[in-house]
Amino acid sequence: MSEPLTIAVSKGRILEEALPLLARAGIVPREDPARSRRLVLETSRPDVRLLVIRAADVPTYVRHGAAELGIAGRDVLLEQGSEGLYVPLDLGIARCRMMVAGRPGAEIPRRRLRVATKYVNVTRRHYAAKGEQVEIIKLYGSMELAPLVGLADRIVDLVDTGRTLAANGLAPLEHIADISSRLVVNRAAMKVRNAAVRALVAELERAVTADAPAAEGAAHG
Ligand code: PRT
Ligand code: MG
Repeated sequence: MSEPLTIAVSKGRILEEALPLLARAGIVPREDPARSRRLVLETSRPDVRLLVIRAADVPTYVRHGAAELGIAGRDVLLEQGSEGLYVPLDLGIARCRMMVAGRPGAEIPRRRLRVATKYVNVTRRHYAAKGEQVEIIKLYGSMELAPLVGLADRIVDLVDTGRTLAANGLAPLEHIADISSRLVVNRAAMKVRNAAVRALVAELERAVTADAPAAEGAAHG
């Protein structure tokens, strides 16, 4: 048999929501990924294995062909760009919104607005489109802290329930993008291993839409 196809996926909420989807395509890790220390996981399908890596590293592994496929948040793709990647499928998992947030009622400073974020490229484009000059402060996490300690006037971060913002005295101010996880595919693998890759993409697509009838029924009901 030929080499297995490798799917790169991040631990945490994406993997949690991806597992049921993968299971519907007959892909079940041989060990519990939440507990295992292994970073390469064999699955119930000999033709598929999983790589468990950091969310922001998924496009890198796939772009370089270290994994033929990957599951990446749209936030990561917007920030890094999708060069070298096909993005054939919205998996509809790990949904949230990318938003500008700040302290409600805070005075607008007379200097340039300072915006803390790990999404510096998205943030630059967002304010450029509004014709607003801002100073962007790159952080790697816990953006919600920045306005509390005077590091920044605004943050750009992901919001799901809004509880994290509220717990830190912040409110959502502007919507930037709706986020969900996307299937990404190495462009070269799409050519060289076309049949195998296309078959797997089709199976995952069916796994996504297998979820749809219930949602559709709810929408009509
Ligand atoms: O953990 P690590 O440092 O390795 O990387 P990471 O924090 O980027 O990974 P992880 O697993 O936390 O998130 C990976 C991906 O999940 C993101 O790239 C998104 O595509 C997706 N996702 C979906 C989210 C959220 N929803 C989300 N709510 N990622 C993060 N959050 C955080 C948000 O940053 C904020 O701190 O949850 C908090 C807000 O949640 P609420 O419910 O309080 O609003
Ligand atoms: Mg995290």
